Amino acid sequence: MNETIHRHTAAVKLSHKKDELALAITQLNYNKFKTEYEAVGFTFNDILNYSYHDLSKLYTALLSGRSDIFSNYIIWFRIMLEKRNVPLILVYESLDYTEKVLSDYFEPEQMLHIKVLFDDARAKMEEKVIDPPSFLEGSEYIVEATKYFHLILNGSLDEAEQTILDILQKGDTITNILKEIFIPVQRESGRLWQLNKITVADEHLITETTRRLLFKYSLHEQVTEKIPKKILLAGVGGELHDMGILFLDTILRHNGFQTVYLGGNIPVRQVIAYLQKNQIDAVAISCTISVYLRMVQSLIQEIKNKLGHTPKIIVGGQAFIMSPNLWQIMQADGFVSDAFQAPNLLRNMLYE
Ligand code: B12
Repeated sequence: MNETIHRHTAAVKLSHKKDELALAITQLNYNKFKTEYEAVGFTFNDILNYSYHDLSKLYTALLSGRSDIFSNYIIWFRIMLEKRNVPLILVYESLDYTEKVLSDYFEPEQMLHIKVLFDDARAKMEEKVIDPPSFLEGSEYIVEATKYFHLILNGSLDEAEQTILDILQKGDTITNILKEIFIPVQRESGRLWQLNKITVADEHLITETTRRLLFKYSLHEQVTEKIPKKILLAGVGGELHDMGILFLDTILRHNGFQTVYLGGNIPVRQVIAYLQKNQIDAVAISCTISVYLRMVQSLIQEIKNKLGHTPKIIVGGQAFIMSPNLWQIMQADGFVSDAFQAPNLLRNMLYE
């Protein structure tokens, strides 16, 4: 058996056994560090969720042969815990526990590939870690984006809206505001949560304020060219991150496409049922959390196997950005990391 096959077999096994493995790892880890975790408000279930994330990053790293996917995640986790004053030893030991549990489940040839990922993560832990830089810095509207962000956090939602309205009244488009303010602000909220500077409720408030403003102001924009192609957009499984495809929906509409936006968190069979009843030219699937990649894969397979007329399939979102060859492994027809490139990709695909 060659190396790639060992890696892929290990990935598939990891995915099948994920429930058992996540539970075994969490039991070891949480029981040992219960006091430390409780002190920062993490419950058993929170740690169980993180174990699922560890495993899904391992799965993606194995599938695509990229150890940085796992080591970058461990560094993200380390910064997040450090900012909550959790001792670093806990990150090291939870790596040890995870590796130990896996070694009981996997064949030695498979374990060799898994061990490489753990060794790389440990090596990266030894390097100097710096806080990630602000996402607002590169924005053309850095002042307005910073103002918008802080006004929302202070609860001054009308003033936040006025900041956006002022830009629109100067003649700029909602799609440019999306690029220069809404997207960087969404990302910045994640960075500040990781650094323990804002809460999950703050993240929700930012997301929902932006969603409301996007609905309110995107309706006024003129579409120059109408394209008679219908694109369905969805995030499957338990994927709650729906802003990426909502933004993609806005961009596609402004480029003249017709869209059917199903949002996130939708079961694969429901997407299939919709596709069986309706004429759709292309399906755009978004995935942020690697745990749901398996569902994306089964959606792609079902579309290809169950439908008489097969729509084109494009994928995107952070789970795919992290591992740029994954879309091909999953047999999608296309991928772009930036939603602004999707209209061209679709035009080329649908009119080739
Ligand atoms: C807001 C937010 C949430 C909200 C989601 C609200 C919502 N309705 O979307 C809430 C609070 C619910 C949430 C929950 C969680 N989140 Co969250 N979240 C975020 C945050 C801060 C912003 C997400 C966002 O809107 N980004 C902006 C959009 C525009 O970016 P995007 O999705 O990448 O989309 C762009 C492209 O990828 C592309 N694109 C997207 N989809 C598609 C599809 C196609 C076909 C194409 C072509 C292009 C395309 O278009 C967009 C523009 O270019 C991010 C931080 C970040 N850096 O993004 C974390 C983040 C995504 N969350 C993260 C995590 C870990 C979680 C939780 C697991 C936390 C927890 N422990 O519970 C849960 C998981 C929930 C779940 N089951 O899905 C991690 C994910 C790490 C990872 N990749 O594995 C991030 C990156 C935070 C971090 N690392 O610091 N989250």
